Amino acid sequence: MSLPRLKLISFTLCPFVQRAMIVLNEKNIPFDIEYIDLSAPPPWFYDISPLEKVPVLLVDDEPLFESMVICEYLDEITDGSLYPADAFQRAKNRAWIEFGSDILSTTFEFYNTSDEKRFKHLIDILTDRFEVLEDEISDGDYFNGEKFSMVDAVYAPVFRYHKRIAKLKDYGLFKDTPKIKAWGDKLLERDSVIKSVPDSYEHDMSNYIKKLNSVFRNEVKDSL
Ligand SMILES: N[C@@H](CCC(=O)N[C@@H](CS)C(=O)NCC(=O)O)C(=O)O
Repeated sequence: MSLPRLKLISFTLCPFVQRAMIVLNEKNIPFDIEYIDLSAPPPWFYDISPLEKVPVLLVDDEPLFESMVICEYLDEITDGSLYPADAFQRAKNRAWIEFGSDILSTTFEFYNTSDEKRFKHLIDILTDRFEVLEDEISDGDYFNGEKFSMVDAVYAPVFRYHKRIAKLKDYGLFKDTPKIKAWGDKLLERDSVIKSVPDSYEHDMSNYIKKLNSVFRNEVKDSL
């Protein structure tokens, strides 16, 4: 099948961009990439991104926005779906993808809040979310068992965030979730996941955290 010309408009630290990159890598889809500075986007970005967010996928120059819409489009134009064949299992996978998006927004708030009480509450929320998720993971290396799926593409950036956080300070988020820990480690060593961020990622992430005015930044600043 001949594929359209694809270009991913990206930001180096964005976990939603990473989802799309992982699917592109998993399915060996040729694409171009352009990183933009989200603090000062180029004027053309406003014409292609209705919500002024990345990722945007240019498909033969036509913009497509929203990471999961992009991931599903990429899955549909190539062979071998990253979703289960059974409709109910597919729907359940999509529900756990929503759960992953919720963890991402909670993690974003965890990075950014300057309210001590809220920060502690966010640790409890995240710990609880991972405990709930622990019971949903199949036996095997990946969420559905032995086969890498769309759910894995969504959670890999979540674990990249949390591995980074744990390296700076261990908040015990995974203390009662050995399956999650093993799943996260497995995902982070996968080629498609490693290649979903630029070489500058660690450095850019440290700079991002240094500039925060938040409880988290204050707690880890000496380790950055
Ligand atoms: N629901 C969107 C979320 C994308 C998103 O939040 N992207 C962030 C970067 S990680 C962004 O572009 N933020 C720019 C802004 O909010 O101004 C998706 O899944 O694509």
